[in-house]
Amino acid sequence: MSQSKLKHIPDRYQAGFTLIEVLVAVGLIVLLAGLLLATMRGVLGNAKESSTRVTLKKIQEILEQRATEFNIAESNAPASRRQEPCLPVDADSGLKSIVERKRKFREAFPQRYQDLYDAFGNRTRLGQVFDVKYLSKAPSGVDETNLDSAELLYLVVNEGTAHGSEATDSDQFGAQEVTDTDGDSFPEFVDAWGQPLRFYRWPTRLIRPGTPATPATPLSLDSTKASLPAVETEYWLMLGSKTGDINTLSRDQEDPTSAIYRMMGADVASIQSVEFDSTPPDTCSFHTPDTYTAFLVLSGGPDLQIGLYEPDDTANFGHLAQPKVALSDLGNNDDTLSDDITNLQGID
Ligand SMILES: [Ca+2]
Ligand SMILES: [Ca+2]
Ligand SMILES: [Ca+2]
Repeated sequence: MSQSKLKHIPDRYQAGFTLIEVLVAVGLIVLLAGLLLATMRGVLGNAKESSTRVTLKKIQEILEQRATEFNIAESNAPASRRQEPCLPVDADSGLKSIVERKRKFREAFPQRYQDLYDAFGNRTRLGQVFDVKYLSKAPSGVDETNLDSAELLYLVVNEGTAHGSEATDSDQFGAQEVTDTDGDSFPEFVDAWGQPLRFYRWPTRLIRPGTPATPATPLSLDSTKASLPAVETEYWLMLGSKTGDINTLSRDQEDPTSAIYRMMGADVASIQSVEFDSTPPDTCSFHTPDTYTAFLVLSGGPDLQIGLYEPDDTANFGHLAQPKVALSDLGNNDDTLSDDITNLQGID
């Protein structure tokens, strides 16, 4: 290009872009990139939520099948002749069968490593399977105390066939759904964010958070049962089914005559002794009586926080799914619960 031709180029082109123009252009690019990133995050977040729901749905179907088979097997089983270890010798036979059933249910659906022992201190059937198939192959230094609820849930889903269930197909769950995030050689179920799922066998503190009131009359005489913690439907509506009927929630399907409630008789401490399960292998503690129960399998969702105490927590009744989030905080910024994804949210 010759010198003479360059002279005809107007000044504003020769000067290039002004600083302001460059800044505006950069600003626009940053803004568009931000919008795109936010959109991508939203799309990816929704995809993760969907794939977590798919995992939960598969687990829920297997748990339902296992529970149905447990119920059939237990209803056909002859009453145990041995002394019920959790009750006095002269306990009512109806109460004995309810308590025995709850003990066996815990053994079939363990949520903490202590649940791999029966009420006599021996390994349960599932505990024995765990010993042979998993613990014996674990590296030295790894023991049963490494087990968390996502790993026990995996054990239930894959090995919980004692009541006649078919084994789970080995290809039913992919590598994105089952992994070993804590490196203890025990596989666990994870959500699409790679976080372990949590498993609560009796999530009764989700429905009855708080502590019982001090009874004015002995519980055995209290027909209103006013001393039990109040049923709060808000948490249930968030994590459970859409119907939060108080009459359903405040009813133990397995104990329609409230036999366990009446057994405890005396005071608030008695209620708490039934649900507080801290000394392994203490298998004679169950859950808040007169409360509807259903398995809760839970992902913390996009914020990676579950908003409940952990399934192995006893100090805060976390093993019964005690919420960490106050009722007044539901829907607020510090609410870590409302983005959680569960097996009870009406998965289609
Ligand atoms: Ca573990
Ligand atoms: Ca693991
Ligand atoms: Ca959460």
